Amino acid sequence: SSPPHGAGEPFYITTAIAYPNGAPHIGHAYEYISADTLARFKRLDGFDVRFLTGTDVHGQKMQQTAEAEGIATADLANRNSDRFQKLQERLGSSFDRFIRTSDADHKVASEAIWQRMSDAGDIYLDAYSGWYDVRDESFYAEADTTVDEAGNRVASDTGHVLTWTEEQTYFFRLSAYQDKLLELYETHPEYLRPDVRRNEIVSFVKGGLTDLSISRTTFDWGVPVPGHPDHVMYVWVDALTNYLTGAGFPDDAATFDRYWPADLHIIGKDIIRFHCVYWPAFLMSAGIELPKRVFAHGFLFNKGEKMSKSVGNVVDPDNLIDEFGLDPVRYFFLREVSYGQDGSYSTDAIISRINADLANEFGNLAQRTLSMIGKYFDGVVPTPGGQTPEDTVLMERAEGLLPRVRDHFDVQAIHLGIEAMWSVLADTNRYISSQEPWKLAKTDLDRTATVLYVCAEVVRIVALLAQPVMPESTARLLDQLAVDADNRRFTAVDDRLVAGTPLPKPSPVFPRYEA
Ligand code: ME8
Repeated sequence: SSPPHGAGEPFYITTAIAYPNGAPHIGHAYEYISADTLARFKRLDGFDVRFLTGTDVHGQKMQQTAEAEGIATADLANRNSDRFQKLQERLGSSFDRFIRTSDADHKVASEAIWQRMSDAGDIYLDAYSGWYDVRDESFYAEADTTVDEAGNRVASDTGHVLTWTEEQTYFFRLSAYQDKLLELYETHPEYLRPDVRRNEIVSFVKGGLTDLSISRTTFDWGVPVPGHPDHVMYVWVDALTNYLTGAGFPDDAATFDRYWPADLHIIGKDIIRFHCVYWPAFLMSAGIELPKRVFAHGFLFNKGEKMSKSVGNVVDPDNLIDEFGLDPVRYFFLREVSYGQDGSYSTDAIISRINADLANEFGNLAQRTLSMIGKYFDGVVPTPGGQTPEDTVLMERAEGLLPRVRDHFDVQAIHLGIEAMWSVLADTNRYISSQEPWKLAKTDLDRTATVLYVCAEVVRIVALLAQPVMPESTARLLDQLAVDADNRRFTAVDDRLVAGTPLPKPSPVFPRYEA
């Protein structure tokens, strides 16, 4: 085998940390599935991956939810963080750490970044008065608000009802970072992807930045400000710092040197401003290197409609997995939704992908190939003979898949990577239909051997490359091809099936969905 592409280089990837004020929903599951797939891809491609995820337990919304439920805020945070962690486990997520911002080392990290921003002269005390959105834990300038029909002051972009807030708070000198941020977007256009999102942020920052209120005194559920325990940090200050905590900041220098700066923050499109304006400004102030890339995925809609409790269309990811199985659900979201854009899902769309893409295109091809090898070659990998041009073209396409898929994954175009694999499967299905090995077997067993060998090779290569998307089903397929379980990294793409290898009895991996 050739040396692994990543050559053991570190790759640090994170998800947003969710507010555990309720149960996780399909939008959260989508983020975890996609980030896990990217993490698995990098691992299989030879990188030393660190994958961080977790929950964001602080903030006013958590405290209010706990009060409404009549339980302690810490109990709410623990109970629901457990649910988020269980969901990740159910999704097969390969995270290395599930951080909760109540963890002891996170307090240390938050104090350390605060201290550095303060030492840089970027933190000062002043009177704050303005509008606050508790749901998004976000401040609003008067100009970005309107009054709704009921007479409530609401956020113009989300329609959320706002609360008037007046208190002495610490401020972060965000205004001082306007030019440096614009320079960042200019010199590192890859910092924020997709491009459309970057343009939104550039115009937001060009519009002018005001200093940011970064502490609160009217409630106490948060990280106390160092030296001023009557203040707790604004939840986004400590939340964003989780990415540093997860890399060992500030005390574990060896881990931090290895994994920071983060290679990729995966987030949803609603929290771009926090990750692409506040976060780089905090880091610049603290003298810490900036992450290399923020990728914002879109939102999921149920049959095109926003999920909401009142509409009654909130889908519990557990139910979806119970009904369709984990790998089909993972495949569906990653293939159906162009990563970076909004997407819609419905039971019909899921069933149609399962039957067309998985059962027909992949499952049938694998099952036909393996059962013909069983029938005509006693279940032993046949010896291929000389190649016809059709064989060569197909083999070259399959062998060229790894660099193509890698190029797509490197820019987080997961859906295009999958599409590339499935287009080779489609070619292979056309090939098997035109070669008709079941007829050839009666007249020309040597040619039959070559055709089935080519098909088995395509199945093997696609199964290897699709592991990040469907870890469990592809493992079963690779078992059926007798691919050594210790040799399934992408370097194994070059390790051809060996003629004469006995294969286990095949059984279908991607059944059709019958209601
Ligand atoms: O924003 N479709 O937490 P959160 C797709 N604690 N993604 C969705 C979605 C949907 N319908 N709804 C939410 C927070 N998300 C903060 C993050 S990070 C330092 C702090 C995504 O629980 C959302 O975009 O509201 C975000 O990336 C993640 O789920 C957690 O959202």
